Amino acid sequence: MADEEQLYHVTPTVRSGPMSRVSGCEVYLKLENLQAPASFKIRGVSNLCKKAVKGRNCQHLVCASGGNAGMAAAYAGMKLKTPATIVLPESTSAQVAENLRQLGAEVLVHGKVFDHANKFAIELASKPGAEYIHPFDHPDIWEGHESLIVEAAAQMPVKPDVVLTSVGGGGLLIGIVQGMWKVGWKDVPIIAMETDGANCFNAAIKAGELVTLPDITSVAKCLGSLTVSSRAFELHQKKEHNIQSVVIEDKEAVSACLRFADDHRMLVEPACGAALAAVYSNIIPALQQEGRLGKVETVLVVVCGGGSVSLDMLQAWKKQFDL
Ligand code: PLV
Repeated sequence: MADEEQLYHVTPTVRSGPMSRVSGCEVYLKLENLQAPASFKIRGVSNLCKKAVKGRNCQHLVCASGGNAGMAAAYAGMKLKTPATIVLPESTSAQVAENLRQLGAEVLVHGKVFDHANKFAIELASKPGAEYIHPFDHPDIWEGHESLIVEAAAQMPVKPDVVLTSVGGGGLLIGIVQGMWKVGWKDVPIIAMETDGANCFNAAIKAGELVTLPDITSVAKCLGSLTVSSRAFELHQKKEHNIQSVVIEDKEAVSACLRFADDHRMLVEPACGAALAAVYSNIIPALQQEGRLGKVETVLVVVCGGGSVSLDMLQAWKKQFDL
């Protein structure tokens, strides 16, 4: 791939003074919130969109999304000069819909949660010339996400002892694992964070099989897939990688967003706050006490980002959760 065709930025990996102080570890942040469409999603989504447009002559990109994959697909469509239709569930904010239109995408709203929007998008994409862009469950998405770990490995002074990420449908997690295998981090555990009410990965682990949640009740709507990708579940179930699944309350995810804003002067949405809460809510020592995690000196946090946030939204959540 020629460099001028790359649709995502190489993002910085920076040491966080405040989070290092909170945790007593050296904490590094992979700042995916700095991507043009506000999150890591552009890495995987642009990989899939480029293969569709350049390799399969796709003339219409159709994506269902909680918001951020849609932002990435709309951005990729604009760059690749290919029309994009983004199907959002009713839970996605009007501001995100407006941002998508600004990128030239057609926006349709269908169903209460992502999974309903997704079914509708699959139907739309069956038209000739169209291609369906899944937000998380496709090998080209996972391959694209690998690059964030390949970059971090080159940017960090040492190998981390643990990687922290959030899990929605599991595409980010799968990409991180694949990237870690590429850079020689196969032995580094991952803490996979979800919020209660958007916990399809943890629910599957507990049940020992894939489960479909009845509803998404968390404020972290972008973690809101009812069922996790079977490949993400398999990575855990077959012990292909050491993945520790943790569920936190919405209040902790929102609190982490607020503290992160104060500490780093950047806004991220609760889907990302879930990963940050692994530091701010002291999940690392809790897992060590349970014997689920060894010695940790260096931590890599994937700051996945997200465009569904504003000062007003953070203020409202702050009030709602009495923070
Ligand atoms: N969001 C997807 C799925 O939503 C979307 O359509 O945008 N952090 C942020 C900010 C995200 O937007 C997402 C996914 C994740 C984390 C989790 O990534 P995943 O789905 O690959 O595990 C329903």
